[in-house]
This record gives sequence, structure tokens and C-alpha cells, in this order.
Amino acid sequence: MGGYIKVYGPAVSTAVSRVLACLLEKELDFKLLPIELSKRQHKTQDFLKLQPFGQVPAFQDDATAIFESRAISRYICDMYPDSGNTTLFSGNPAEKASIDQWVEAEAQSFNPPSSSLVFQLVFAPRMKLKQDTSAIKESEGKLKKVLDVYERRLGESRFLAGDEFSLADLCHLPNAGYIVEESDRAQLFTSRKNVGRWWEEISSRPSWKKVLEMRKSPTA
Ligand SMILES: N[C@@H](CCC(=O)N[C@@H](CS)C(=O)NCC(=O)O)C(=O)O
Repeated sequence: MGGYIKVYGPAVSTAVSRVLACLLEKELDFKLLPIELSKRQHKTQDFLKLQPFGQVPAFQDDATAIFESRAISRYICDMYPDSGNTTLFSGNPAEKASIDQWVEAEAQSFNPPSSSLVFQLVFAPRMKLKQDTSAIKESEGKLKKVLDVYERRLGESRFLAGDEFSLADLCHLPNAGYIVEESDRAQLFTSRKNVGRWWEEISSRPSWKKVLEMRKSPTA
């Protein structure tokens, strides 16, 4: 085992991008090791030892191996509290829970319809697959309802969990980024005043700009 952080997966993956954004916010050294999904490198026996579901990302920090992008991000913040951005996931139990509830809202409410839209609107055309118009309609309807809740919340506070940018906001960057920047449904975000203002602010962070740069690498 090398004594540094390794992330396995392509930077174009939303779940990999979540972990990269977290590592960059925390200003930690890491290596991104390319895994080619088209070659099914994420289904090999060796990879399954790190990620038993055969998905990216896989993650290793010395002898510690973790899967699930949000769990990895929480681990990074807890393991390296004094590095880089110290307020991503910090505080007393109540403060951490107020961040965590929005991380969970992202995973349970925002991610299902938004990841479906990302696949249908961005990846299906890239992969020359036929788009499923009823899945698009259904996901768009569900996402609008979630974003209406966010609009109210973001009318009360600058970021989802309060006055500071946190893991809660960060976890939204990958799916929101594809929808706003690479689909024709940006208005889902930009037509909502508070959500639009929030998106502008969180997507301007240097960490996220760097993730977008990393996607331009030939192995991303
Ligand atoms: N809940 C997982 C989701 C991982 C996931 O869905 N990864 C996708 C890429 S974004 C993947 O590996 N897809 C290929 C496959 O499932 O075979 C996480 O957040 O880490």
C-alpha cells in the first residue's frame, strides 16, 4: 500500500467528481487512477475488492479503503479536520447533523431525478443511445418539486446548511453541473432566484473549476 490517497475512476463520473471536489477543497495530495468503464475495468476481481458493487469511485487512504462518494467525503473531512477548508463538515453533533441532513437530501431526493436527467440529457446523446422521453418528463417533474424546497431554504440562508459552504452544497455540484452547463434544462436552476444565486456561488469555487479542468484530460 502506498502512503497516499488514491481515487479510482474517471473524472467525468459524477460520483468520482464529488470526491475530487472534496479532496481539492481540503487541499490534500491524491492520485486519480484511471478506470475505463468501457473496458469494464470496474468489474474486475481486483476492483471488486475495493468497491464490491463494481462502481466508481473506489478510494484508498493508506490501509483504509472506502466506497460510496458521500461516505468517502465525510471520511476525508473527519480524517483531515485541519487541512484546507475546515468548515466543510465540522462542528458539534447538531451542527454536523444540519450539514448531514442536506447531504442526505441530496442523496435521497435530489440525486434520483437529477442523475436520471444527467444520463438521459447528457450521456445518452454522447453514447448515441435513444433518449427515454417519459423518463425525462417524470424526472423533470420530480426535480422541480425538490428544487422548490431548495428555493425556500435558500431564501432563508446563503448555503443549504447555513452561512458557510459545506459538504451539503458540494455534493450537489456534479449532477447540477451537468444539467446547468451541458443540457438544455439549465432553467430548472436559473429560473429559481435563490437556487440560481446559490448555483452561481458554489460553481464558482476554485475546487469545482479544477474538477472541470481534470475532466479535460485524455484519461478522464
Ligand atoms: N452511490 C454511488 C454511486 C456510484 C455510481 O453510480 N457510479 C457510476 C458512475 S457515476 C458507475 O460506476 N457506473 C457504472 C456501473 O454502475 O457499472 C456513489 O456515490 O459512489
